[in-house]
Amino acid sequence: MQHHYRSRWLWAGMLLAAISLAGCGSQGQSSAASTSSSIHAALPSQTATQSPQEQGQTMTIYVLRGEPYGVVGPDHKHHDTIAPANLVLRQGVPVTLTIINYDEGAHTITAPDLGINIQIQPGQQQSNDTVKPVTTTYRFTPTKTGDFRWYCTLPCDKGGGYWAMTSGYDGPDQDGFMAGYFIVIPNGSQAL
Ligand SMILES: [Cu+2]
Repeated sequence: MQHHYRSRWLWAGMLLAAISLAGCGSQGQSSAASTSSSIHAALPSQTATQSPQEQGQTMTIYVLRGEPYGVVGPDHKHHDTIAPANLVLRQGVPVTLTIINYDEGAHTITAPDLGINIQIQPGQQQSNDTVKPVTTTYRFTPTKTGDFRWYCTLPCDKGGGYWAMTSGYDGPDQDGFMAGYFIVIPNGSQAL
């Protein structure tokens, strides 16, 4: 009977040593675990600690009326602009886009290959020729990696002679004005 107890304690001791070693291994990879001397404290914190990217991605996009804030085109005129035109997203991570429209016209962010077609609500034209911005919120989760072109499907850039709606070098509308790319990268990358 005594022998039995002794071997049980021996096993318990070896088990503790193994857990301690495992704890050291994971501590080396996680700076957050540096203060925890107990494996019991370290385990819950490892599962609770998530980077903001893992919880979700939030981005703000602005729609600018050609005059005065739209980007200047090769004709040296300001044109209707959706900025930023290129967005980097993580695959499988929910995205919330907040789109603030400072233009009195409606626009879209349409990316057929990504399966999204965002209808951007128009800003409110005021009597003094200013525009009260209107916000559109859109949520989606990119499921595949790659570069996905988007463009606006509504006639716009009237003040700029509709130049932003003319075909860019790689598809409908001018890139950097009413077209651009969603760049979806694999989740877990340390690049962002
Ligand atoms: Cu547009």
